[in-house]
Amino acid sequence: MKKFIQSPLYIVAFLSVLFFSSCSKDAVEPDASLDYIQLASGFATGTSTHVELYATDSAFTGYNKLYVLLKDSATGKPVDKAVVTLNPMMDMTTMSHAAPKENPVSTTAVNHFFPCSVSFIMPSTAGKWTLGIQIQNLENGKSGTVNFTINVKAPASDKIFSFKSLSDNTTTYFVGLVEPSKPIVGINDLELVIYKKQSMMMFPADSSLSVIMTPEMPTMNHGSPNNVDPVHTINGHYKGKVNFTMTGFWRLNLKLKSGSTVVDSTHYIDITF
Ligand SMILES: [Cu+2]
Repeated sequence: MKKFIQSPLYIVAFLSVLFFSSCSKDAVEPDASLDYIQLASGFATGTSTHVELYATDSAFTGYNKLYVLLKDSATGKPVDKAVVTLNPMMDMTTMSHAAPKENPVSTTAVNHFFPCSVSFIMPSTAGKWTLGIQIQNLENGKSGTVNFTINVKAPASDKIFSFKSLSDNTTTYFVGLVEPSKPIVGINDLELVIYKKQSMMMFPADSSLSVIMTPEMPTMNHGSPNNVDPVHTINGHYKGKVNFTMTGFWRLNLKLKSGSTVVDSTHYIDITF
């Protein structure tokens, strides 16, 4: 053990861990009030670019806000101009499918980060998730892809659900919770995201539904006043307000309508805080 600690290789390894961790900490500040963890990192083949994937939590079934950090492999400096394209894929042995995702809206990084999202629709216990990240580095003109294996956990209560529309009994939609991610007592921003399953590989954002949201505390038999039903804003995101009058176990009952037709009224999202 003593020999190992004194070995020059060990010291080099230790110093480089210090160097790289301090480097990435400096760059990790899309929101300084949050702690970011690195989910994966690796080189995108042929791009001379190191790709680092961050989130505020380990990957889970639901809407995951992700942050891609690119670094020039020679200088270690952040690459702030790039086209970043996500390709989430689940291998379930007998078949594969993708997942709803949002590529970064801009080719310019925000504080060195490219914000994006993936809505994992199943946990890794059902198969193997790979997140392909294709990079077009606009600073050196090189393009390539890195593939990350992502371990997706099922949260204690579902943060995403799917339903088949009652109006045609075939169209499948996914509804995911975006906010509140840090619930408080009082009025919270409520944000849902809705995707339509067009095929196993295509999950476009859906703006066509309306949502009626009724919060309740199932174990205490009461709801709350002054809630605002989420309405579509942009790219399948629906925004409203939810009022939590106390801490504890809350259930957001959701009724989804297409025009005046109820297409689902059996699902809810639970939030305990
Ligand atoms: Cu699957």
